Amino acid sequence: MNIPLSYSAFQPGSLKDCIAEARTLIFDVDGTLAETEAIHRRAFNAAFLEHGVEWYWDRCTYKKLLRVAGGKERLRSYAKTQPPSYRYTDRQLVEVHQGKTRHYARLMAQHTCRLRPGVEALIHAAIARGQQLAIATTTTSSNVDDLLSRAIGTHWRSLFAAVVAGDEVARKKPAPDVYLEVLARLGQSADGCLAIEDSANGLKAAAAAGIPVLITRSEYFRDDDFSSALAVVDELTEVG
Ligand code: XBP
Ligand code: MG
Repeated sequence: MNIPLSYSAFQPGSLKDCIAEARTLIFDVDGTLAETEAIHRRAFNAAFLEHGVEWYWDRCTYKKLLRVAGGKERLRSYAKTQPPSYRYTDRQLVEVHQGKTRHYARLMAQHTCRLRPGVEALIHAAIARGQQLAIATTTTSSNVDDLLSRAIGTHWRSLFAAVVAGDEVARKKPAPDVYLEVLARLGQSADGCLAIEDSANGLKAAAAAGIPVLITRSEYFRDDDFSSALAVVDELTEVG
């Protein structure tokens, strides 16, 4: 019988037990499996240049814009803040995002983006324990493959019982859609699952699906409010 993972406070050792006892570990991608947002930001700026869009997102601007999950949604949200002469039709923004995804693939091919510390060890330990693994991400399916086919290998998909990307569901994080779709595909309820996330949007999404969350602090979200998380670590090496 799987005990619902509902630790309010625990010792580090018990967090390891909590992770080991989960039937399924559900990983977020960007910021959790790997620090990819720097590459996303470069891909957005390359797409702006390619499409003649007179925008440039520096790190400070991008950190604020990351409050909005989803690249297309982020573009639309930013467009609303721009003066009319810098505004673009939704069709143009969709085309810019398609260009951005192509640039992301190009940049991923040029720069090896490694898994964060402790991720590979946790994945292998979970598989050795017979636990299921899944992915619930806001980014696109193609971006997940571009990252993991290099960071893990072309066999990466065989490690995960379910992979749900933002372009496969109606609403992106903080809505629970991707997590609910993972549970549906696994034929599982939330109890016995543990989500591993890096952002407040991800925490809200998993919590709304009834799934407890382990937070690993990432570059762009380290000062988010994680008070409702099961636990917060800087790196997964702390629980390996
Ligand atoms: C992080 C996101 C994504 C990426 C950009 O996803 O919010 O939108 O920033 O990717 P995760 P797209 O849930 O994995 O943390 O442009 O493909 O949306
Ligand atoms: Mg993330």
